[in-house]
This record gives sequence, structure tokens and C-alpha cells, in this order.
Amino acid sequence: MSEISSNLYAHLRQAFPADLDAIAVETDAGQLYTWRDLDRGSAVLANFLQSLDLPQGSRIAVQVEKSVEALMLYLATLRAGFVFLPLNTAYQSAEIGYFFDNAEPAVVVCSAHNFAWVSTLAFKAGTRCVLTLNDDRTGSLLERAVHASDVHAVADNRADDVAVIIYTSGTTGRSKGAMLTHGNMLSNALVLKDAWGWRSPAQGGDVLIHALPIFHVHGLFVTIHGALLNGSKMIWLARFDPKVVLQHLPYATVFMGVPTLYVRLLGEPGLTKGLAKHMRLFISGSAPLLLDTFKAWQVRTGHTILERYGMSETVMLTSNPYQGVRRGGTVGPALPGVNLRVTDAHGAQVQTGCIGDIQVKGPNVFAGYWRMPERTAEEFTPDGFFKTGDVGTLDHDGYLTIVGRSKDLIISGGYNVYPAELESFINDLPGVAESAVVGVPHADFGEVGVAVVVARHGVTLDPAQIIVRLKSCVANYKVPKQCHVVAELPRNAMGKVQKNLLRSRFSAA
Ligand code: MLC
Ligand code: AMP
Repeated sequence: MSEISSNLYAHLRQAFPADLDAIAVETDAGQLYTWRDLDRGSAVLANFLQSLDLPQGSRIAVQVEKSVEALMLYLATLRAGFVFLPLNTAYQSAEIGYFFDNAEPAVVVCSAHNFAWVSTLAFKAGTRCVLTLNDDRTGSLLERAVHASDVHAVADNRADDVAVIIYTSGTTGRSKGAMLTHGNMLSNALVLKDAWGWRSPAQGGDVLIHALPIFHVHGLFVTIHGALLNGSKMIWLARFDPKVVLQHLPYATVFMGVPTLYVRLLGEPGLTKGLAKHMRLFISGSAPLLLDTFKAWQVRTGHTILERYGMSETVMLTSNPYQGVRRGGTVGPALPGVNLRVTDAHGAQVQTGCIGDIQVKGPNVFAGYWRMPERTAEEFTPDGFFKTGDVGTLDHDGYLTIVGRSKDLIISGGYNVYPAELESFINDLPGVAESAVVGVPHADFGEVGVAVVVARHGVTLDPAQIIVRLKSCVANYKVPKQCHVVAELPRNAMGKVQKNLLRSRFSAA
């Protein structure tokens, strides 16, 4: 038997059910896509991409609304052996311009309504081809690809070939592109298939409700690879709407969400044990799940949420057990194959129960930051462990509890917001002397940013105007929900801003 290529798509394709005419994806608009549609649609797009005669390793940057065609474009990029670069639809021109300059994508695909400004930035960065893809199956990508063949031989990639670049914002400086290989993602998807007890079609199958955006690790990899690698149907929701999720709950078995999704679902009186009785598994991640939410979910649905932990650079790292005790407030033990340790400031492993930095090693850990060898080296220990920037503690059973972060990061509704990035935007505004952005607790988003700003001598600043200015230059989810003008920022003896004081002062507000 010939050995299967290490190309991730080859493995996903091998897991498609024998009946290719079975439904693979059902959208909330009632569109049905079979497994054959996914295979042929991605083949057409892969052939089209390859017809562009792009150099090996070309980046295909994609900023489009969620659609099944966008999913096919992802699969097409994988199977053609190019590098997929997903971009949040909320990113504005300053953010996108940076990504294009840094990644130099050969192809950019965007929504038609953004074509003017996106193509200007792309051509400036040397991109050869800018195409459009809309969420109603229109756009120049599909028009140009229409004549391509629907038969395609999957590229023969090696496990260490880069498949995806995911940009993560930085605590200092600009965003870094985390390079994930075919091997990183396949190894992780295979581990999760076992760990979460995915039921094969022969065992009755699983049906996943896909309610997340498809430009980050959670909605692009954990959900999609999980379903495809198991031959499981997806109920594909264009956006998260708790009422729509409830309508589909009786026909599904698996749901994955960030904590905000669970909080909003709990706000629906229609969420009952009866409605959730066919469900097999609810999984939460990307941000801390409050114990209150964990418990309220048990009471309302009779299900215990399985919380897991991961990040863009590593895909999934730990998971509460599928069979076994799921402990609220913890993210469970390290997944098989993941070597996880908690260390002190000198890199020595701390005692069980003590708090320290979380470091990891394994086949899932990324290949480094795109064109940033020094930054990559800084994030690894001499013995090859990746420093996650998260702080936690392991108990006697190996369960990890995340207690904080050494990186200055706010996680809002599952999206990462880096204060340093916002502070630099605020500091550039006229009349601003300095600023600090801190995260405060929020009932819906878990945490939100608050900006604290000091005016230049003799200037009167309008906090509302600062928010308006920020909304015009950064993704809307990054914009602080409040802005306060103060006389000065509290500093310690070293001159460092005491963000903890600002956090407690403005939490109540
Ligand atoms: C939207 N807003 C947010 C926000 N989402 N503000 C802060 N944080 C967020 N996450 C803004 C909107 O722009 C709007 O601002 C206002 O808040 C109200 O918006 P909304 O209508 O309530 O937002 P909605 O469109 O419903 O989106 C909320 C959400 C979405 C929770 C559904 O944020 C979401 O899909 N989050 C999931 C993120 C995710 O997939 N993370 C995975 C990362 S991978 P205004 O000013 O316009 O009114 C990862 C690794 C891992 O972390 O381990 O998984
Ligand atoms: P990202 O860089 O967007 O992939 O975000 C990764 C970060 O999200 C991690 O480093 C953690 O700080 C956080 N994270 C992911 N899952 C969890 C979780 N279950 N609990 C707490 N934090 C989490």
C-alpha cells in the first residue's frame, strides 16, 4: 500500500465517509454540501491556485466573511501545498497593511466591498493577484476558477512544511506570524479525535454545530479538523446567534465555543435539559470559563462542559477528560504527546501545587515566527520548550489551572487584545502624553479593555473622541469599552506603570 502524504488535506480526505453523497455541511440558510462537494470544490480551487504558477510556499491571505466556499478555499490551499493566512474580518487598513508587508502574500482574497482598500495595500506589498469572495457564492475567485478541473492530486508535502501562518499580536512590537506545519496540525487533530471520543459514522456519528469565526485556531482548526477527520457533519452557522444555536441543538451532538458563547446561551430561557438531551459534548476554550458558568451549565442542561487550553502557536495543549472527572476552573491534564511543565523564574520546575510559567514541547508546537528568528529563539528555552506566557499550577493528578498571564494580554470574548498595541495608537493621538490599557472583568466578554489616558500639559482631552478615533483605526473588538482621562499614571519605584492599581480602580466602573 502506498504511504499517504503528510499533507493535512490528504488525511482529512481519507477520513471522509464512504458515502460521498452524504451531507457534510448544512448551513443555517438551508444549503446542503455533500462530502463530494467539499472534495470537488476544494479541487477546483486548488487547481486554480496552481494554475497561477506561484512559487512554492506562497502565502494565500484571506479576509472574507464566513462561508462554506471560504472553508473550501482553506482546504484548497492545504491540498495545493500553499500557505494559508487567515485574517480577522474586523482588521482595518493599518492592521492589514502590516500583515501584507510582513507576509508578502502572492494571492489575497477579500470581500468585494473591501476590494478597493485591500487591493491597494496588497499591490503595494507586491501581491500579484487580488480576488474577491463573498458569503453569497459570488466573487472573482469563483468566476475565475469555474473552468478549473474538479480532479486534483493532493500536493506531496512533508510533515514539517508550513501549512498556515496565524498572526498573533505582540506584547511588544508588531504582530508575529506563527508558522504551523502540516505535521503540527495533523498530530493535534489525531490526538483530539481520540481524546474527545469522536464517534465514527459507523458508531452513529457526530454532528458539530459550528458557530465560531473561521480565522483563528478555535474555529478553523479545532472544530473543522475535528469534524472532517471524523467524517462528521457540520451545522454551519454564519455567525453566533444563541437562538439559532438552540434551534439546531436537538439535531447535533457536539458544540464548541468560547466562554462568551456559553454565557449568552445561558441567557436564553429556551435552553433546557430536554433541548440538550441528544448532545454528547460541550467544549469550551480560548479564554477562562468562569466556575459560575460551568456550574450553571450543569444545572440547566445536565451536561458538564469540557474545558481545554491551547494557543495559536501550539494548537491544543491540555484538555479535561472526556471520560473521567471534568474539573471546573481547570483546563485538565496535558494531552497525549504534549510535554508540559511549570517553572520558576530560573527555569526550574516548581513543586506540584506551586505557581509558575507554563512551558510546552511536542509535535504540535509551531515551527517559529515568520521571518523573526530572534523572536522565535527568545520564546524557546535552551532545551526546546516553548514559553506560553501563561502562568499556572499543576495538581497531583496533573490537572492544570491557569491563574494568570506573564504576557500583558486581555482576552475579550475569546479574542486577544494586546494593550501595547492600543497604547501605541492612543499615544499617537494629538494631545496625549501617555496611556495605559488594562483589562477589567466583564459579564459578557469575560474581560474588556479600559484605556487610562494622560493629557499633554494644557490640553483637554475628550475620552469619547479617543474611542471614536480608535474605532477608525483598529479592529472594533480591540477598542476599549471605556476611556478615562487622569492627571497621572501610578508608577512603582522602578517607574513602571502599576496596572494592577488601575485595574482595581476602574473595575467597578
Ligand atoms: C465584538 N465586540 C467585541 C467582541 N466581539 N468586543 C470585545 N470583545 C469581543 N470579542 C464588539 C463589537 O464590535 C461591538 O462594538 C460590540 O462589541 C458588541 O458586539 P456584539 O454584537 O455583541 O458582538 P458579536 O458580533 O455578537 O460578537 C461577539 C462574539 C465574537 C463573542 C460572538 O466576539 C466571537 O465570535 N468571539 C469568538 C472569538 C474566537 O473565535 N476566538 C478564538 C481564538 S483562538 P461596537 O462598538 O461596534 O458596538 C484561541 C486559541 C484557543 O484563542 O485556545 O482556542
Ligand atoms: P491565541 O494567541 O489567540 O491563540 O490565544 C491563546 C491564549 O488564550 C492562551 O495563551 C491563553 O492565555 C488563552 N486561553 C486559551 N484557552 C484558555 C482556557 N481554557 N483558559 C484560559 N485561557 C485560555
